[in-house]
Amino acid sequence: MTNRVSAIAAILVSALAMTGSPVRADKKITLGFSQIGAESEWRTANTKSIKEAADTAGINLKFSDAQQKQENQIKAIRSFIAQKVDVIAFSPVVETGWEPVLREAKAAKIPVILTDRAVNVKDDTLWVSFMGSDFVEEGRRAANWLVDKTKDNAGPINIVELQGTVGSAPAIDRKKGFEEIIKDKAKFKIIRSQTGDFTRAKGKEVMEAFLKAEGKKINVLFAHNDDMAIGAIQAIEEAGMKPGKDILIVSIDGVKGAFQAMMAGKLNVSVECSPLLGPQLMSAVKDLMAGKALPKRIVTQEGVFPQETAAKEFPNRKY
Ligand code: GYE
Repeated sequence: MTNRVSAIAAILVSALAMTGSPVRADKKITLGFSQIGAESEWRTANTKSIKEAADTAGINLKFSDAQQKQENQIKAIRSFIAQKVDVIAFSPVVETGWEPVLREAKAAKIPVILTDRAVNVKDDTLWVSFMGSDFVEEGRRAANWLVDKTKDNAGPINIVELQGTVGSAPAIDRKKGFEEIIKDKAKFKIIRSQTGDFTRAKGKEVMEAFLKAEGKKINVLFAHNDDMAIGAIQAIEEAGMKPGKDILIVSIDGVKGAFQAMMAGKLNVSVECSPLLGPQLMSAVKDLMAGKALPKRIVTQEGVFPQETAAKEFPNRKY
């Protein structure tokens, strides 16, 4: 055998081992993707990125929207298995409860890629790669901005927190990273913390309740995403207070809506979390089908955008 032929043979063998079916050069790859829903501007941008990237890469995409329900994601994954797709990718709404369906995918020899959010399963051979942000670091970045912004303020500084979806990786990790930075600084106190499920409507509703209970005692809002912050801004204005001034607002994602709120002086900072995972996912799928090993973890690179930088950065924003 020439080197070239043996290299091709090696690729075929490993692709066969991983997918259970021989890969022909002319065969279009089919990817089943289970999306969480359409709860936020971030999610909409993520869906768009995945659909466009599949198109560009010539990958046949079967896309399913779970409307924020784990049971719908499990159903979608089972249906991808039944349809014998080549690769399954999904963004798990919550961290736990995935073992049974992931075992079914493994038994069917269909590789699973996690995008955006992680799962909490003991057996990490149930998925091949996880690509997405470091949410703990995002929480730290949010808190570090606040620590610096309030360095000349002796406190106490009362914080209310709008958490993301209960049990989701970004809600758990952003809270953890934020608390890690403020825990040894006595002047900061989280006086209320509740989920707003990553949506504008819930963010507004919960902020209304916070304002009713704590009123002018609230100095800072930490929202786990921009959409909840934007909903809360409305609640603050309706309560006759000035968002971004009477209450400092820190949030995460860096979507266009957040930049607009910053330019209007109503949001103080947004920590970037990029939803543009489509191209990365498609190249991982192609690599996998070509028999290449994927890194177990691919971390998205991101920044922090304080209000003062918003107008300059806005034209560069892609989501
Ligand atoms: O921050 C939020 C979305 O999982 C990182 O989900 C994602 C989060 C994002 O609903 O806006």
